[in-house]
Amino acid sequence: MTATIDFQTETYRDAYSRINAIVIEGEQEAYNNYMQLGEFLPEQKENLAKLAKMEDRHKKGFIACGKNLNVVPDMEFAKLFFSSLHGNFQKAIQEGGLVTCLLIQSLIIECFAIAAYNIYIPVADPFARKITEGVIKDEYLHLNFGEEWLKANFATSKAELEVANRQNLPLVWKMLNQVAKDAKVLGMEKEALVEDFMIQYGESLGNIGFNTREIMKMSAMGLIP
Ligand code: Y39
Ligand code: FE
Ligand code: FE
Ligand code: FE
Repeated sequence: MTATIDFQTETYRDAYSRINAIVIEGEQEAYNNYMQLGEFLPEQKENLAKLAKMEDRHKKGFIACGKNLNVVPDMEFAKLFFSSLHGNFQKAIQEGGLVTCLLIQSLIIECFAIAAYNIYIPVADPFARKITEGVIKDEYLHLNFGEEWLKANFATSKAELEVANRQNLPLVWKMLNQVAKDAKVLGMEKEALVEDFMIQYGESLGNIGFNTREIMKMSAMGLIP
């Protein structure tokens, strides 16, 4: 039994103008990030360009979702929303921190996207639901790309992963708090988002090679302020 949501109220469309913008901006930044990662990993360049292309498709899909509801996305808000994570990614690119870049984009951001899209699908309008169902399949592929690379290079990446996790995961919890109210208007509960993120992220860290104790410590980093 799902409560009916009126997708045309001013309140819904106002909240949507921010959440929709975040997703559009996130997809754009994900495109840029995968293209930049391609410069680091020449042997994966073609594959990464394919992932980037998917992100570009996702962005177009979500732009259509906003248009469908007559919403103008608040892109200024969205840019600000991603600025700290974006800054950390660019800094890592500059310093040659490939492992940090992969943790930020392919693990943290992808898990954040998967959690958000999973929780959004059951409460989305029919148009956006179809789009989001198509998108989320790709996000699992993106997460898998990061997992595979980091798993194959676990021994040499482990220390950098722990540092990068400590620097970046707290930002995600802050970001989640910033949009919790808007997400709730769309029918998405913060607790559900946190839970789904923790499950995805913990599973990924396990796939890469971290043990249960390490996973617990890493995934709760910054959760309680
Ligand atoms: O890899 C991707 O496609 C990820 C960039 C997209 C990010 C989506 C960010 C979703 C956060 C939404 C928060 C809603 C509560
Ligand atoms: Fe995407
Ligand atoms: Fe993605
Ligand atoms: Fe999985």
